[in-house]
Amino acid sequence: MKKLLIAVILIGAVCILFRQPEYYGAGEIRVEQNTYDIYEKDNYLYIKTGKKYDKIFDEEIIDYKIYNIDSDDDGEILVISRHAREEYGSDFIIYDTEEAEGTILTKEIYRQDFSDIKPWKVDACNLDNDGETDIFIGVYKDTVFYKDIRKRPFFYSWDGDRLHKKWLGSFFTDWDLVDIAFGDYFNLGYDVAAVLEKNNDSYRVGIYQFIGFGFENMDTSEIYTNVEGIETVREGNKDTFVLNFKGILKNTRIRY
Ligand SMILES: [Ca+2]
Ligand SMILES: [Ca+2]
Repeated sequence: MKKLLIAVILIGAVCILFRQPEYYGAGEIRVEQNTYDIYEKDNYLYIKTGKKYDKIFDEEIIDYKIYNIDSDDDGEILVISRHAREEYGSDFIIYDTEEAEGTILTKEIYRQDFSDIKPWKVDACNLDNDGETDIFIGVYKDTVFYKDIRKRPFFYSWDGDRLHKKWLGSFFTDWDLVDIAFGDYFNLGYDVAAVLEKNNDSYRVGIYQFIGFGFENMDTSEIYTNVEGIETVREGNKDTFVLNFKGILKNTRIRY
């Protein structure tokens, strides 16, 4: 009886060990009036054709953002590639997309090495209606004035050919930057930043708008605990931000 039990436990353990990770839904991309679902598995992005999953490009990633950076018919995929040896990211890459026989093809149109400042997140937004997409790259570094290494918010603008430095921030406040999302939460006609900030075990969301030479605080939420991340959800024409929790509150979401 005991032997049988051990065998059952072993088989169970082996099943868990070898169970193939699922393909996670990773958003959708619009290419020439059609919408395609994107999937993620083991740090690669995939598109599904029939029952088959095909890698969209052969680059291991740590973060990505699907965004139409030039307002034409096709979305682009902005990527932070995975560093070959380290936990953080390496290159910022833009992939252009086109439709081809029921699937999409990607073409790398830009690449910049960010590995010395350890990128951990990429996002894109419209901070100021100036006609150029604004690109957020979260980096992990010290600064000339602040010697401690922390997550810092760097912003660039995309002129169609290359990135330009827009605001390479040290921080929003003295609370730590945990995560960030962008959206037009107040129907202003442009996006603002919803910044998840941490101080010891306390979390809060600070809302900041870009004012030309930096960001200005518009509002700050109440205090929460065990927050994992923040994201923007678009429903109809309205953006709201959603907090995702961890621990016993996992799967709980608070919506604004
Ligand atoms: Ca485009
Ligand atoms: Ca802009």
